[in-house]
Parts: sequence; structure tokens; C-alpha cells
Amino acid sequence: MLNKKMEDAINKQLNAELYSSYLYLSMAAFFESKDLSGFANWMQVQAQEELSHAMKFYNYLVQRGARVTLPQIDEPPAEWESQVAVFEHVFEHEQMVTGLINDLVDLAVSLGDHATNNFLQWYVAEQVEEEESSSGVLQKVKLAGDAPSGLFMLDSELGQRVFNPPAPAE
Ligand code: OFO
Repeated sequence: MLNKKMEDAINKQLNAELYSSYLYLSMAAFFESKDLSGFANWMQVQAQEELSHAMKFYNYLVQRGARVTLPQIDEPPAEWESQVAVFEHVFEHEQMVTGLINDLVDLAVSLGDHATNNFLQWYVAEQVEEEESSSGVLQKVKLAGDAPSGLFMLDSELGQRVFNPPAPAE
């Protein structure tokens, strides 16, 4: 049985993961409007990943006999000044999410909830990857600048990304 504070905090994080998915889908739509379909593909995959992060929290709550709650998801922004501005936003957002995950771990530790602490370690590792991949793309987007050849090549590269769902046991 989960402590009520832990249950509420995980439900809040489930909502934050759904917001992340919504944010990245909005970024995908933004890139579609700029005819950058590879950039849009990268964001669509990112949105799918976030949905899978949300579902892991959903399934954990169910597994622990807790109640899933689904409050409203905030509306994400729809416009950015440039490609660089979008990826700066992604990197900042992921750093913020890392902070949220760390806060959840702190709560689990303070409650002596070893099972939830163990479950959250997947997210701790995932956030290292999330920050690495978003800062990696940010650097490339900065390098490409507004040069059409650089943008074209990067768009092709980002168009290759595919969604790999986490294994059910993960
Ligand atoms: Fe769920 O990791 Fe990004 O936000």
C-alpha cells in the first residue's frame, strides 16, 4: 500500500509526463508548419516516449493498489522564435523534469518507501539520457544555424529517429 503523500506525488508526476508529451507534440506541429518533417518526427518520437513514461507511473499506481487521478493537462506553447529556441526549451524542460524526479526520490527515501525508490531509479537513469539527447540535438541545431544545407542534413538525420518502447518489465 502506498503512502498517500507518495500516491499524490506520483499522480502529479503522471500529469507532468502527459504535459511533456503534449509539449513535444506541439513542437512537432510547429516543425510541420515550417516544413521540417524530420524535426517533427524527432518530436513525435519524443512525445511517444513521454506517454510511455506516463504509462509506467499509471501501471505502478495500479500495481500498488493506489488510485490514478487524471486532472487537466496544461496547454503547451505553440510558437517559438527559432529551431534553436525550441531545443533550448526542450533541454531546460528536461532539466526541470530531472528535478521533479529527484524530488520524488527524496520523498520515497524520507518515507522509507524502498519499493518506490527502486522503481524511480529507472527514471533517474532515463533523465540522464533525456538531458544528453536534448543537449546533443541543441548543439547540432546551433551548428546548423540558418544555413539551408545544414538544416537539410539535420532534418534528414532527425527524420531517422524511431520510437523504441521500454520493455514491459522496465
Ligand atoms: Fe519523461 O522525460 Fe522527458 O520530460
